[in-house]
Amino acid sequence: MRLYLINPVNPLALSEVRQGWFKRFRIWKPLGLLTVATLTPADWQITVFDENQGIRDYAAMPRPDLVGITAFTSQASRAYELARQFRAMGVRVVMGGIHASMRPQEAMKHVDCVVAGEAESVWAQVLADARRGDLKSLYEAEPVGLEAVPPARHDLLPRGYAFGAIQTTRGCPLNCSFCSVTVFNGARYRNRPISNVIEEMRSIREKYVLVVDDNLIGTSAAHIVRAKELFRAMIQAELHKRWIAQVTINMGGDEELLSLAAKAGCIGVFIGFESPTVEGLAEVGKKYNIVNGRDMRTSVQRIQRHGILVAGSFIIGLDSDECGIGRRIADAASGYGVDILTTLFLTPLPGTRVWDKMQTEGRISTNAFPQDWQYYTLTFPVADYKQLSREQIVREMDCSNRRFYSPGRIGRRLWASFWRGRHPVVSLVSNLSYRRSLRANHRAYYQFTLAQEQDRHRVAMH
Ligand code: B12
Ligand code: SF4
Repeated sequence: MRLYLINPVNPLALSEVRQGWFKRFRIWKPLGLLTVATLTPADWQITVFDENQGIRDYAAMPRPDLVGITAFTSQASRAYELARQFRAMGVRVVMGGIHASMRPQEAMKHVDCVVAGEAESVWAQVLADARRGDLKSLYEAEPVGLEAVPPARHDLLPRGYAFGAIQTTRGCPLNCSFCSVTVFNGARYRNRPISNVIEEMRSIREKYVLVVDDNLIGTSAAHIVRAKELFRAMIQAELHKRWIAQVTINMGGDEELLSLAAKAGCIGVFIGFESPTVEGLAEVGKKYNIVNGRDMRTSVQRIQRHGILVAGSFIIGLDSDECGIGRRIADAASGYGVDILTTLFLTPLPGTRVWDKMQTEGRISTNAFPQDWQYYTLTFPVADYKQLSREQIVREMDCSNRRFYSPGRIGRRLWASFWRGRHPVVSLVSNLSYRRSLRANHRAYYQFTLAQEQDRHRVAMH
């Protein structure tokens, strides 16, 4: 039996990836598919296609017995197009991943079968049913203990990625209003056995690794103990990997944790600061960032002192955001001293509280689904924002980026990372690449606005 597993092209990669060697820094391994591949019995012949590596002519290839597609929301329209192609060839299509899990009824209109949730508990059944010609239209999976997650099949993807990928925990207790992780993976923080993580790390060929956990260190004392154990095991195993991960700002409060992380190969962390204002943090449900009067600058500096770069993320377009928010974000990020800033538009992702609220209030303006899902990359203003018109929010975004990535501020940051030995080359490349993308962003907003206006016009004509 032949199985194709496909990661549809990602609109962000399409607009930003240039062919050539640097492409490898813009594409990321579809770990979900590599995990599904591990769960597949040996008598299935599996091929994984990552369309971000190039789109294939599937019709010219051997006909598969089953196709499995994964998709973030932004990839959903391409996923449905692929499903159409394969179904026209008489091939059955299964879809899983975050979008199909949050919108199973929509997905079921386009594919033969939807797997909602984590595949581990149902995939063997799906394959057995497919073999018997008795595929159900929906399988609802239960979250599993992570000892049931075997090492992903890293051998199935070709070279050409800068980073390998691994997962060591699932779930997040914080349940921020804009995020679908708690709905999808649950509020309980589940850990993989450390020996399994080390074994899988050894099977990753890349020197650089993205740890995909939503929060590698967790939020409670018990989570931190586990993170320290993991880092100690990584040091002892002499993996010689360099890795980056998402964490919460509490990382800056534990010197031992920081020292172990750095010795275990951590070179950078991504932290969601979300908003420079207390009202904004309350709105998104992340007052955790400022509990016990935590000082962001001190926390960031403590992390950086261990040679770890800090990338900070903020959201623009909260109900409490007024004109001037772009400048406030850039100044807060500079004040905290982060090395890299990502500012994203508040986006109503399916399954989140932001979706529910905006949907009820009729504020989801980019809503010709499924084709409009392509704009749900968090890089387009897809909603009506409470205090900012579309033109204003785009201006605020531009202001945030231009201010943070001004030549003077880039220069100061580079000097600091050079002087303190904090991966100056990585810092240089990231800062310059963000600055270079400013012009591309303008083009993208312009095309987005044009497409939206054309759509409105078409609807009015009908
Ligand atoms: C790593 C990661 C990334 C990586 C990219 C990874 C990649 N493959 O391209 C980076 C950092 C680049 C990234 C970027 C973005 N990301 Co991201 N990312 C994640 C993260 C943290 C982990 C994903 C992961 O690898 N999980 C580990 C694997 C094992 O789990 P999994 O993929 O869910 O797979 C399991 C199941 O879903 C299922 N499954 C999956 N596929 C399939 C297929 C079949 C056939 C079957 C049967 C089952 C199945 O089985 C698997 C095993 O249980 C998730 C959060 C999360 N916890 O999921 C956010 C998440 C997926 N990202 C999110 C977002 C919003 C983005 C961005 C748009 C944000 C931005 N602008 O920066 C971009 C856009 C990327 C894009 N493709 O368009 C959202 C997506 C929400 C949504 N509805 O789309 C998430 C859920 C986080 C959130 N805040 O809500 N991301
Ligand atoms: S944004 Fe981060 S901290 Fe908040 S719920 Fe999602 S994963 Fe957890």
